[in-house]
Amino acid sequence: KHVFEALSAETLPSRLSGNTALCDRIGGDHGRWQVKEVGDGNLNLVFIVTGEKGAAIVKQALPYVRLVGERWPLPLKRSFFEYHALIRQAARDPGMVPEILFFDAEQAMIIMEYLTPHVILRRALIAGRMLPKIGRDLGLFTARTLFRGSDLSMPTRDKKADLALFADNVELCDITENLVFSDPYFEAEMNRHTSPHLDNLVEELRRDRDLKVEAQRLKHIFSAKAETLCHGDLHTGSVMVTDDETRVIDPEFAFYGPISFDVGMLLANFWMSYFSQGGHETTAGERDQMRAYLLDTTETIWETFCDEFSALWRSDRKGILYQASLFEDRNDPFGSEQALTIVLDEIYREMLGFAGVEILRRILGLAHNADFETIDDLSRRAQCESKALKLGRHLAVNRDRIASLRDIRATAQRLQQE
Ligand code: SR1
Ligand code: MG
Repeated sequence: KHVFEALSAETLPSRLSGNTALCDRIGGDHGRWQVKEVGDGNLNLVFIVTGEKGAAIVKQALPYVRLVGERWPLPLKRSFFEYHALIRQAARDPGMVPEILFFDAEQAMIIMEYLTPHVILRRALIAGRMLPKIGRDLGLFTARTLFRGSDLSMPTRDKKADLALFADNVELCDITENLVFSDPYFEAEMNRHTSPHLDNLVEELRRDRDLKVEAQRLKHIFSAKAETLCHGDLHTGSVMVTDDETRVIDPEFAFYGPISFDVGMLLANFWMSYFSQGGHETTAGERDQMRAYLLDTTETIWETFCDEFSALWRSDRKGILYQASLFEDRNDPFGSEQALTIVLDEIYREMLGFAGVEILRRILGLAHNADFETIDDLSRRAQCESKALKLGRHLAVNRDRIASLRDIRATAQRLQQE
């Protein structure tokens, strides 16, 4: 009875007709439901189901990678991790993830709030929309979820239990370990790039010893530094927006990893959007405005992250790390501020490295971004991508020597003008 079976637009109404949570939300007359499959990600099925009272999302994992097909099996349990990550993120930054209505582990299915009129942030950025709130919302979201999922905040027993729970998301971590940190740096079977325009640069990057060493150092940090519950795949395709609201979706890659990982992946996607603007059909003035907005947004995300992380450090630090009592010395009242500076500095340097390898893998590896893929003229696409590749390499290799995001703004602007 409970054996997994993939849903289809045709079978969904009869299969979910008895689901109270769904019927309560959209209306119980399943004969009148309209179902549309809208999944455009790499892994899952996503349906919008509309009834006489409203609409909901039904998301179902498939036992394989949708992008590649059945020859790449992938466990259904990723849906369990997505569900558990969403619950924790909802508690740690209320209102920033979709409301969960129902979860079925056997069917690997989550029924959740239908976000409307929200659109995927990546699509909005490709269309040249400047969302006013995302910088601050995403800075707060990353600081709150990453601080509150760590030993800085959680009781150590709860944190260790969660570490054990999410440790089983091994296959999704394996995807990141290979696709982000290893495959781009050799001629892996599934790699692809805009050929022949990028061939020379790709060859150069694959011979770049410093870059490969950094990619492996970052892989080491990714796999060994189990600091907090990360979203695990926080790119601009995992964010839905209106002008007034920001929601983060799709945490099926959730794992215990470095605080810096989500922030780095997120910023990388804004830098890629920056370089992709030259391939979109907009006026020079519109492109300049959009580019300035994207660089401003990276700075807002990072500054908001630091401010909120610091505020939580000062007021909410209740885990086993940097206990206040250790620093309450009248002769040295700034010990905990000194420790905070060191912690943020380490996050910053790792974050730049993760941003660098995220950029590189989206152009050299299997999973590309619509930002570049929607540029039909391949020579123009490659021009945009080569600038992004150079920034990615710079971030990964020079991350210990880049003083601030202002410096990255200058580097990005210089590369853009090359
Ligand atoms: C095979 S999965 C490829 C990529 O899609 C997901 O969104 C992750 O980013 C993963 O690396
Ligand atoms: Mg996803």
